[in-house]
Amino acid sequence: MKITVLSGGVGGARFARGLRALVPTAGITVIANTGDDMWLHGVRVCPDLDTLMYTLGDAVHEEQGWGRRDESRRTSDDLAAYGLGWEWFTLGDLDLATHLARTELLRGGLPLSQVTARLAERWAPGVTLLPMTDDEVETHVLTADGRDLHFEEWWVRHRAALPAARFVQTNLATATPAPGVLAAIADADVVVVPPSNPVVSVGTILAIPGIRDALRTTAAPVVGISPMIGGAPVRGMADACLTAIGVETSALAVARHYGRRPDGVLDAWLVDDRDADAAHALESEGWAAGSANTLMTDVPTTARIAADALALVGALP
Ligand code: FO1
Repeated sequence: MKITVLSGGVGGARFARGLRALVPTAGITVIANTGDDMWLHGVRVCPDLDTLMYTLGDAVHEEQGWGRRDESRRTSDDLAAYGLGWEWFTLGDLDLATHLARTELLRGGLPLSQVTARLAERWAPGVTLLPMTDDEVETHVLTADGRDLHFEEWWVRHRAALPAARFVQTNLATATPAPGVLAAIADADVVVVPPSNPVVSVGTILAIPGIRDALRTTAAPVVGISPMIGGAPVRGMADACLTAIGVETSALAVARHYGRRPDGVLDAWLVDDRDADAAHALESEGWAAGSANTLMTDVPTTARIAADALALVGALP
């Protein structure tokens, strides 16, 4: 069974871990957002790819959801003494090894997709990890007061508290899907949009030329899981992102934002029990929709959420 997942960082990684537990023998491909990526201290940092790799490789700092377990920050602290880089963005000592390895391989001429496969060999994630593109596409936030900030500065330094006017991705017009991305969508038995940030994570993946159309036209059913429970994001600050693009922070509004195929990208939408009314509204509009407990508290619970989502489109293993 071939399952393709479009993922940002923490939420998507936790979902992928549960999906892997549900169907350990499935061929799972995770297409990762790389719009959060940046060059920092001369190394290439790929937050969502690393969160996926560490989470699926059982090395993630579980409470944080990103970075390595048993991490230290001696190098980061000493770098701060030089007044260089982003002192509000901590590159842990072990995490730095990943960025140094990635940078070495990139400088050797490998595209990000091949670098990702090479790094993943060590972590045996049990899924195929693909960047959405091999091109350097970065999300910037144009704030209401006229600043142009890298997404991570807006997200981490300012905790998404600066009103955002627009999100833009650099080099988007010339970006192409990484090798294997379009095939992973076209040849899947089912495609899942997990509870990642619908604007800056999934939205950025959909912005890569060709990917949205691949979702509209694949023979595979496409099912999404709401990242909003009871009108609020489960974690992170996706509400600030939705507000910036004029979308209400609700399970129903996010479904409508993604849209139903063939105009939109989804066939089905799983919401939390607290938002069951949204499922009923969508069903009356012809969606396949359902409700369940969608709080990903642990791996078995997440596996059950994945099963509920696959069942919505008749794709249970
Ligand atoms: N998030 C923070 O809130 N503070 C940090 O200092 C921080 C550092 C960091 C370093 C590497 C990395 O891969 C991720 C890091 N993150 C940090 C998380 C990051 O903001 C998120 O993983 C995503 O980019 C947003 O979902």
